[in-house]
Amino acid sequence: SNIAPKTAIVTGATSGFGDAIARRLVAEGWRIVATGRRRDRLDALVEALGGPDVVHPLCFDIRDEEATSTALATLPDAFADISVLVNNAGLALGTGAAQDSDLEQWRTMIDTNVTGLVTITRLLLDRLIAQRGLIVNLASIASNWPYPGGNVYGGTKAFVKQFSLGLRCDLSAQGVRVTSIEPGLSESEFTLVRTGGDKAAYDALYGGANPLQPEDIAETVRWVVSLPSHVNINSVEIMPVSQSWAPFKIHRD
Ligand code: NDP
Ligand code: 8X3
Repeated sequence: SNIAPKTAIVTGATSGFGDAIARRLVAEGWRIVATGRRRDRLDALVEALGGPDVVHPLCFDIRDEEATSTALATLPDAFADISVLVNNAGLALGTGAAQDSDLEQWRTMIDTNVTGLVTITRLLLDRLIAQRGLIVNLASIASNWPYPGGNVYGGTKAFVKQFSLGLRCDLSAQGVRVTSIEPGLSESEFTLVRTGGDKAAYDALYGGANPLQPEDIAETVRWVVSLPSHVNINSVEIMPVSQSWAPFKIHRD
């Protein structure tokens, strides 16, 4: 088409959802700024998706405010007018009860999923307002439903959802849209990261479950992004058909 491509930034594009979202948005004609810490993966993504005119890699740790703002300041003109921010970078660490958990792992989740997400959002807000843009935040079913061992991870994702809804209030007069996406069981590197590389735990969790795939989330993002500019999807909770609810548990003495 003769319409100039618009630019989206996808954090955590080196794996899982972010990789699939970047691929899907490029297929829809978007220019992508792809972020993550693993430079080799970013370089491979640039190569796979048509080169540096289509994908611009930014390699930085989202927990590091200085690194984040420095990286954003280096964006070339063609990628500078960002109209979609996909806040996807994030992680869970540990599956144990709070009383057995490691405080350092808790801090890493908060620094990444909460502080990192808030930081890049604030740094990009003026550009997003200038573009009457859209913010898509990766929350989780863990935003909405507690589960044993979810403790701080669930807390960070509840923050992401409520921050999304709060941003809606502040940005509606600016025409900026905000969406919270809340996926359930999904196959990616998430569980390997969470368990410190436990392939048996990965197989046990996903085996026979027909989980969501990163492409399912990418399709949801494509849909949200493609809607007319007067339509805001506030939140979307998505599970595989195999996943549903169990009764409340009751501890008895
Ligand atoms: P993956 O582990 O496959 O991908 C996580 C991505 O986040 C990677 O690209 C990683 O890049 C990036 N990331 C993590 N920490 C940092 C950091 N400090 N700085 C920069 N980038 C970072 O997991 P998913 O694709 O599954 O997860 C994506 C998002 O979706 C997360 O926010 C997760 O909480 C959420 N989610 C996942 C679900 C699931 O079941 N899989 C369900 C619901 C939500 P790199 O390591 O290169 O830095
Ligand atoms: C990832 C889904 O249920 O493992 O956010 O928390 S869950």
